Amino acid sequence: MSRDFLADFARMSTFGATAGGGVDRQAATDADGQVRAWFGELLAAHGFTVEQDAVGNLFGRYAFTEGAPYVLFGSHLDSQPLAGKYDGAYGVLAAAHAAIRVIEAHRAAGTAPAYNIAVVDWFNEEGCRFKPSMMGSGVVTGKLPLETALATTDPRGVTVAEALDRLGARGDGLLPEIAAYGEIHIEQGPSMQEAGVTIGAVAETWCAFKYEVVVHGEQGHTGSMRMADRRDALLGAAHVITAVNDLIGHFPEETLHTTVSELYLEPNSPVTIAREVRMLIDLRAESTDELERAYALLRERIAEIEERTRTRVEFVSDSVWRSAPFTEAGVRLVEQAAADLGLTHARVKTLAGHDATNVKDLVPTVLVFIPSIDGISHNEREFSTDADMLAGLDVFTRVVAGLADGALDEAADGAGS
Ligand code: HGY
Ligand code: MN
Ligand code: MN
Repeated sequence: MSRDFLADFARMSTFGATAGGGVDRQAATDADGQVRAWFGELLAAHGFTVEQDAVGNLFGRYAFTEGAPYVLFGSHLDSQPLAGKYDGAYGVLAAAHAAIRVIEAHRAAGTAPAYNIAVVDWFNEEGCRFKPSMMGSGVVTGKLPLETALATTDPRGVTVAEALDRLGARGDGLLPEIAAYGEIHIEQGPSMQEAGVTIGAVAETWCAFKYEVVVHGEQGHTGSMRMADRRDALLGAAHVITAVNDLIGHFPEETLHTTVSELYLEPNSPVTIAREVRMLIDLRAESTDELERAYALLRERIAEIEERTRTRVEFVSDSVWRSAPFTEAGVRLVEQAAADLGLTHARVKTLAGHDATNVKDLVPTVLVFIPSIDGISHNEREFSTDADMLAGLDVFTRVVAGLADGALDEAADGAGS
């Protein structure tokens, strides 16, 4: 008897629930620990062997055939602050439910698929408490050294290692070798709802250039210091923020998305001119050419800002992912599953990053979308309908069955392309 997905989704959404109807389950917080514990018990109750790896990825393995390789499905349970309850969590629960349905079908038929099945909750996909985003899958796919991830600190100076150990969330498990990966996620944009489609077969990802910058100034008295002598880091930062937004004027409408989304100010005192502002600049576009051009334009503007405000802007670190197609055979598998189920569908691009963005560079990867109402995400008002969640689960069940039977084997020699 398959589990009641909507009942599980409602229960899952109680962990870190906010008054505004969303969740706040930032990586390795108590709320993240609680939902991980609940999810691990759900997998264990259905015969999965549940483990955690060295960077807190939580996964369950179901072996039909000892020694056979695995296919992997999942997403992330962590959330942005005061955010929606669908982003990531829907995909983790749908992966578990789809895998359980496929396992039960094989058990009932006395058959076994070519591959064993694993389900994962990637640690810290959101990259808010600990930057960068997609951290757990970044370590597993070799894009981020484990030691770097574990030493990353949150704004209070707590390291990832300390935060994971406080939850007992760091283990010696090792994700098994995988032949393919599948993820289902909400679109986090308006295009599918506007087009009236229920299922998105993600064919490509936009690129992202994210920069952590520090604007350096000098403290002074807000009243007595002469204007001509001031090196006001907050004034410099204000000009950088508007310069980041001005970039879109150099590109066709909606082809470049930019914002400054995080800001820390020192000393943040009402009668003291700011000494330092630390900010996160986020640039997104379809191609790296556009982002390279946007970055060059920004550096020109920043040179003028430094001159005008007598501040210094330091680029401290960056986090980048480039556009690339998803496996064509996987896109077709999603289209076929949706068509067989009589569901409207379309090929879409993802403008947001996902763990699939990392994993697709390692093995053939499938990413499926369901609509986000009004495209709202990273917001307590994020919403997807029950009907769309269940339709997505039906499609994803066929994706799990297909990948477990080797549907992407031919694509494998394309090394994930
Ligand atoms: O950065 C991203 O796009 C992802 O949502 N973490
Ligand atoms: Mn997500
Ligand atoms: Mn997100």
